[in-house]
Amino acid sequence: MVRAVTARESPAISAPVAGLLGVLATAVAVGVGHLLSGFVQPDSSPVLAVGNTFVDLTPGWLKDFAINTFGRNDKNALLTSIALVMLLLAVASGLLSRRTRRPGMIIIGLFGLLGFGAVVGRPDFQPTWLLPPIAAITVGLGSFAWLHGLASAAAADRTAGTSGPSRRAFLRSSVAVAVAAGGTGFGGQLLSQRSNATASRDAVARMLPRPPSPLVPLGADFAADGTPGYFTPNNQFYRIDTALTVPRIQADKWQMTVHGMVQRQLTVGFNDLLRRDLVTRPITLTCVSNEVNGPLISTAVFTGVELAPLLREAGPRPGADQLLSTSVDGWTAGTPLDVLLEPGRGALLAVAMNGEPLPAEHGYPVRMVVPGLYGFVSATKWLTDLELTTFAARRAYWLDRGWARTAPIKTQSRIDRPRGFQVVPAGSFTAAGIAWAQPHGIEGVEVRLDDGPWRPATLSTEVTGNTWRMWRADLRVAPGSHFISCRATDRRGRRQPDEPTPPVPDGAQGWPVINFTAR
Ligand SMILES: Nc1nc2c(c(=O)[nH]1)N[C@H]1C(S)=C(S)[C@@H](COP(=O)(O)O)O[C@H]1N2
Ligand SMILES: [Mo]
Repeated sequence: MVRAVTARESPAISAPVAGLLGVLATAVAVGVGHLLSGFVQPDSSPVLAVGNTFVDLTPGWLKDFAINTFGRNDKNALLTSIALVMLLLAVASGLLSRRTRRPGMIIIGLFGLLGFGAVVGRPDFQPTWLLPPIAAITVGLGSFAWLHGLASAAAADRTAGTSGPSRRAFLRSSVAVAVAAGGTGFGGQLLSQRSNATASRDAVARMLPRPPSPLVPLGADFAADGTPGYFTPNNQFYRIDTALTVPRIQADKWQMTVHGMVQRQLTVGFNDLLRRDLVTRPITLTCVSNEVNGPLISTAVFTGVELAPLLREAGPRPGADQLLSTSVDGWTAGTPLDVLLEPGRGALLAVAMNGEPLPAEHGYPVRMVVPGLYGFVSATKWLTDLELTTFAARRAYWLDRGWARTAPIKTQSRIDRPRGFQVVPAGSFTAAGIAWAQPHGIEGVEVRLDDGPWRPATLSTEVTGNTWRMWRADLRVAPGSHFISCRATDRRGRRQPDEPTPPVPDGAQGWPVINFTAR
């Protein structure tokens, strides 16, 4: 018998069933979108596109808050929030549709359009990316309508006292949709991880000249006393960027254009880069968001091509004062051109880090690194475009979010041992830490226990002004609570100031202080 269920006469679907069907329809829509994006490109996943758009629209203060609160988990925190909002909307789409399916269809449709809009709005959008959001909307609406029909029929039968077959039909279909949601979501995850980028990175490893293995220069760190090692292993190197999903680029498809205020426009591929002279240079990268005593600083030996000669080949036209570098995901940095062309500055288009091709998280296949400048004005990862322009004409990503235009790294130091509120044995104790003032280098570090006199610390072997330098100091501590501070002086003779300044707009400064107890 064919049953015509009209809105008016149909009995309401029970609340739990309604909520469940909203969640199932949303889940299978997200899963299908994710699976197809695995074939097309990870960034075409509607959910991830919404997340990425959200990151770009977030005001600077909120982003700083997220970085400081969630640290390296800021991206997971965002993805979890998105998942929670989606879950709420999914439940609501079901609950509002207990009698007629229209409200749920509208919510799911609007949500789908949001994902669609976010995908279309990505800076690196390509037409094939339309596939995942369109499929997600179609599957979401289709499965909602289908499950809603079955649930309504079951509700009607229950009121009529003839429940049974229709209820089982709904249950069977729900299980099928749940399995489809899980399967497609999981499949999408596998696909995006398997991505071709891994194979490409292996190929690049074979193309690189055997880079000198990054041997730690003798005496360059006091790791035994609690400082970091002189070189930071790639998997421990701090990571800061706005990319919710790491861009996956294949080196053989990579191209970069140097254009704008130039005599001749240049286009270089990855092989063109490798044909130029490769240089290897230890550099300490520092993030402007780093708080006093913060962790956002690491050192690697970078291998790459000198940037200055490439810029001179293009021939900057008079008046150009900014190099605007753009990453494949649309992020931009604005670097003062005079700094890049300074003799001896040594800015690189880096292709390798600690003897390996750049890890995907750190900009594979090509990134910029400029000794002495904070990352947000210089260290563009997943580089794809260099435009010579003026600061007046083009504004880089963080400039409109409250950060400074010029951002030379400030002379700073950090205490690594003791850690805050650590309890140490009374008697002799060795404090240790790091100091940095790229590109000038560190001349001295002084340490003070409680209100005592400032005493010079012992410094590690100086490798280059472009990297951090470690310090250590032997102290005698009586039982009780203490505080210790330190201050660095750079090779220009400038001492790091006492007054604390926040990271915004151009980097934190101030003497670090650590409270600890001796027992
Ligand atoms: N494409 C891209 N490059 C970027 C960023 C970004 O958000 N996107 N962040 C910059 C910032 S703020 C810093 S401090 C450095 C950090 O580089 P790392 O993640 O390799 O340590 O990358 C810079 N390059
Ligand atoms: Mo940064």
